[in-house]
Amino acid sequence: MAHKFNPSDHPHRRYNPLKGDWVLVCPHRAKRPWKGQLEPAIEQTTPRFDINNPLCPTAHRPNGIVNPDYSGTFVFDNDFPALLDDVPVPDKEDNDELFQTSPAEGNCKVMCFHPHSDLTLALMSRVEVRAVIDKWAELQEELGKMYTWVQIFENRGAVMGCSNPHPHCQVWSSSYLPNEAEVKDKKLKEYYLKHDKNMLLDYAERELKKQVRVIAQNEEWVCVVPFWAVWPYETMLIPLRHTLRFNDLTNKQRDDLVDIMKTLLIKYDNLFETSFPYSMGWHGAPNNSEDNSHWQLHALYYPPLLRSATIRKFMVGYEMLANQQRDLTAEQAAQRLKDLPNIHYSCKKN
Ligand code: H2U
Repeated sequence: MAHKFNPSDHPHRRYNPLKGDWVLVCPHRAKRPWKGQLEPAIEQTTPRFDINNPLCPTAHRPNGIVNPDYSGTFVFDNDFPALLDDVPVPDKEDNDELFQTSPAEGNCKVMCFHPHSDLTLALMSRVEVRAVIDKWAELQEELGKMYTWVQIFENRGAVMGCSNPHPHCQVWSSSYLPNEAEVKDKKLKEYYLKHDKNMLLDYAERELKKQVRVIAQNEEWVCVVPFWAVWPYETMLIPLRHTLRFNDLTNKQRDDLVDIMKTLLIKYDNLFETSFPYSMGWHGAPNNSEDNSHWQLHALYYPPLLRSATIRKFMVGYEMLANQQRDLTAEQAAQRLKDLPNIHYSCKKN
């Protein structure tokens, strides 16, 4: 029997115009009765200071370097960098299309957000978060002069492979455009050439009109669960004015970013009353002399949790072999996040 299509009931696919691929949405499965674990995870308490933690002020790192007694942000060269400068270029002797190599030069930095290990961006003050934003802009400015791509990213929580609870992020800069950036550059450019408009600005404008996936907004920013989200509570932060790179953000954009980031991160923590794990990062125009009008700076948050502090979404099986898939729709996820309080759950308990 033919039914009328309802996006919150019927399986369908959604297109991601930034990647040019599809996500399978199966909302009927989200209605399955859940008999699994629902209790919150036991929160691990992290000491504010631990001399044996190599990210703490005054601690010794394994290579013998002693950290300064820093009081704000602290940036250092990664002691175990994935990318190096001045490395020999791979031989192209074979010239075989099935065995291709390409040079990879770069630099890896670690940035501590705060001297205290028991804080996260959600719990830091507005002034402290603003200091992180200013340092991100400084790093983009400085490294952007030397490298094609500067990837600022934060892994939070052991479940995302974060090696240390101390609040920190990483910055990997490379001589080449990484895969995600290369595809995005191509898709944004195609849209720009076709419509003579910026895809992400068009997208933000339409989301603001629809108001079904918007979690938070202010004068300068919008936070949405993207229409094509793959992770259950994936979000995107987009500035509302055309902005190419992180260091182009004005004072007002930075202040409003503090507010919207804090709103999002507090909601994330409140969702399962846990310090919410995620991988996040910033994408902006490549650092080259080309016309990058098709680019718009944005942040991506990919959190793995699905149903509770301990039940995560795995990208396995069908996702690895066929197609990325989700149950809960982007609209349902957005509504849940939007409805959550903007006061951190830990304040309520105290
Ligand atoms: P993650 O927690 O996101 O894995 O980042 C921690 C990074 O910090 C990691 O890349 C570096 C690791 O190499 N690190 C140092 O450079 N020196 C240390 O003493 C500890 C960790």
